[in-house]
Amino acid sequence: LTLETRLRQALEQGELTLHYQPIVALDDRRIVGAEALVRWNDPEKGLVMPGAFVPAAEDTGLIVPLGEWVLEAGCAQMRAWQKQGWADDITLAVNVSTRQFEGRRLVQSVERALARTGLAPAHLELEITENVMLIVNDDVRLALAALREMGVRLSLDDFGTGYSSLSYLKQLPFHSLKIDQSFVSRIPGQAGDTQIVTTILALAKGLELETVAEGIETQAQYDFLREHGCEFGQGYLMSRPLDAADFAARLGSRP
Ligand code: G
Ligand code: G
Ligand code: MN
Ligand code: NA
Repeated sequence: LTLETRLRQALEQGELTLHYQPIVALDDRRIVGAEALVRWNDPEKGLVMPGAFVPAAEDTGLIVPLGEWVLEAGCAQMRAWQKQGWADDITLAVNVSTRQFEGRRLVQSVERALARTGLAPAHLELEITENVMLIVNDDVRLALAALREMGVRLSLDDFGTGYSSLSYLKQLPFHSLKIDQSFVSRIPGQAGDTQIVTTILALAKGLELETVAEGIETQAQYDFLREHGCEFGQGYLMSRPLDAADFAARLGSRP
């Protein structure tokens, strides 16, 4: 069977699952959110990482129903944690592919996921890759404006690695920037990347955008980012992505 056929079956047969990576406030390390990351629990191969199937899902358009599944499953899980009293103060971040902006379905699928699960919009953040700037048109502008109006949070993912337009950055209604791990991995040692990170932090501050650093693996990276005004972070130093049970245990054991 082709990957496309297998993936379509996986979606229908409930073989996809979500892991959750904590996002923390750098000032005191408290968990303020989680990024939902899809995995494919293949009966034969075991847990397959998104790098092995998300690109194919994007090429074939399967990312649209897959993304709708991720949205609803993530919102449902958050709502379940809230009912246990564990997640009233955290936000779920869900990755959105630029292909999900085609055909005006995104706003409706977000509305539907929120309505079906009862999750409040302020508890949902959509991570949109920086390359959305390559396809900005009226549909994209209207979708982003409608989502923001709905009360959903918007973050610009992979910032600094792709095609970014500063004029769109100013115009589009993002709440936060996610600094890509490729820059974070080489601070504070590498002069060029260190300069890029401090410049991104200054830019975000000037545009009143929150900042989230990805891929923090060392205490030196953490300290540098906090000292330079980055508010939030995620990475192996704090936690790897966790399955739902392990993430719940983390939440449930907070002071
Ligand atoms: O841990 P990690 O291997 O989970 O993720 C690898 C890549 O897959 C990242 O670039 C991430 O943005 C992407 N990814 C993970 N989950 C999703 C998802 O639900 N939707 C989309 N579109 N991309 C995802
Ligand atoms: O959506 P995005 O492309 O940013 O996905 C985040 C990816 O980064 C996921 O694959 C996740 O597992 C991975 N990741 C998260 N924290 C770390 C980290 O500290 N180091 C590395 N190398 N990868 C990380
Ligand atoms: Mn992301
Ligand atoms: Na990223």
